[in-house]
Amino acid sequence: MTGLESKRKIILMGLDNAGKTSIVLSLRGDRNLLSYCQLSPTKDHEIINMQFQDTQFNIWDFGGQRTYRDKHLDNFQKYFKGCNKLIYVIDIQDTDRWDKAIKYLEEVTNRIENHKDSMSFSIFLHKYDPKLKKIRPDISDEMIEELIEKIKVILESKMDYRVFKTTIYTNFEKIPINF
Ligand SMILES: Nc1nc2c(ncn2[C@@H]2O[C@H](COP(=O)(O)OP(=O)(O)O)[C@@H](O)[C@H]2O)c(=O)[nH]1
Ligand SMILES: [Mg+2]
Repeated sequence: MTGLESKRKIILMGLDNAGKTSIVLSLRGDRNLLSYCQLSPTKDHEIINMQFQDTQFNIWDFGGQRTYRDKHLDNFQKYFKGCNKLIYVIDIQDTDRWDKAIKYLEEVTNRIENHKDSMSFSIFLHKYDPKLKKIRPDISDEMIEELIEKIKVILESKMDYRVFKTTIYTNFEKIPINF
């Protein structure tokens, strides 16, 4: 590594099965769809290093199962040291667990307030697949608006953040939602 290269630490959080590891594989350019189907839940956390142009990315993929979630919340200050960006992933198709995802987001947000000046915060409404409306007609625009409203209530006035619709189908897509 030369002195010209910079480093960025990115942390991915969210419930188990939200799609965090798939997003990392996607960013890494993994095109083998089978590898996405055979993912087993991430244990504790994994650090993935990726080089992009002059920047070295250290992506911390945090396992989302209950035991790990508690551990990560307890050790927050340690994990967040030097973090440039937090990405919180919500599975838009897992409507039954939206409330749980929101609750965990709130717990995470309460702890990152100390770090808010040094890092950016993105929320991915993930699995927003191109044919979502067709395959999941039960997920109405109103429901999604309500979900975004809940995110707003938690985050507004606490820190800057952005919300994106993302999917690993087609190329990894990230569409900002403006409100
Ligand atoms: N429909 C759909 N499924 C996805 C997408 N991203 C990931 N998945 C699936 O969601 C499941 C959980 O993904 P994984 O990356 O292991 O989630 P993690 O526990 O948050 O790391 C896997 O079966 C993936 O194939 C997406 O954009 N759309
Ligand atoms: Mg994982």
